[in-house]
Amino acid sequence: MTEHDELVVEERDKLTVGRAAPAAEALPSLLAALSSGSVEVVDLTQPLSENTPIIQLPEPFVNTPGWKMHELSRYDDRGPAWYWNSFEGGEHVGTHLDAPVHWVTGKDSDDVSQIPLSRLIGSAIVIDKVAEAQADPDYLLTIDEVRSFESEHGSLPEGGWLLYRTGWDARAHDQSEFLNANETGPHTPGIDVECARWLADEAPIVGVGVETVGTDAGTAHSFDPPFPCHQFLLGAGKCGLTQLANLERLPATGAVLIVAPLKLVNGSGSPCRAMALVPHS
Ligand code: 23J
Ligand code: MN
Repeated sequence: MTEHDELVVEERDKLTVGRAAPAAEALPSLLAALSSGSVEVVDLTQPLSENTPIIQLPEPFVNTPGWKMHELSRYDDRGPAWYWNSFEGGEHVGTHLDAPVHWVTGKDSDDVSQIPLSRLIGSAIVIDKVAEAQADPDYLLTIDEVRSFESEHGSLPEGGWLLYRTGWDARAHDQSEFLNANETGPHTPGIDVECARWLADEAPIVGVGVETVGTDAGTAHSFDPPFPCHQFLLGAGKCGLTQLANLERLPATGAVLIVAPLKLVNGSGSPCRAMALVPHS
């Protein structure tokens, strides 16, 4: 082989192992793909308003206030040429990010302003359990099911996100449909205790995103331990992402997730904009 051939082979190997394009080309190619539509931006965020459903914790726990807007002026004598509002609401309202410090197991870890941005942009895989969650609102994802996803689609992404699709986003317009509570409490799909522990401690992901009001199942108050997703994932310094929309528009693998929470100093979480870059061939 000549020196030239060797270089050609080296270049080919770089491409086949999917090494990043030279830095100077990466952003122009992304912009070109966005403008041609070969990469689409999908909004994963639910609208945030006074109608946004909020979690209901049982007695004796304090609940979060919902979202509220207060008009300051609207082209009137309070401000003749401008419209603006103030707002109030809990950190954990609507599509939002749970920072590790949200749970006691993560109390010495990052608040929402400290989460490295590198964790808030990354590869996303989507595990689809819509049929299962429709058949059983208390449906729980297991390690075996994540393993079987991996044998079909490849390993969970290092530094990336597991997005868990259940079809629950279709209920997000209505608090009572979304929480699905009866006399025994809320019934919404989630992740079982062993799987939550495994995703936190064994899997290479940095976060888990769901369509429901929280990362934990509706019945997780009575799991051992209670709220295992919060307990284990946040305890491992990982993040949660809730009340996602439009996951059906994402492929099982190949999307890039971007999450943009407010940089709330000492915040335990924040309403956020979540979006995905999705390639179309
Ligand atoms: C506080 C207590 C329990 C839960 C939650 C908050 C959430 O789901 C949340 O939004 O982090 S389960
Ligand atoms: Mn939360």
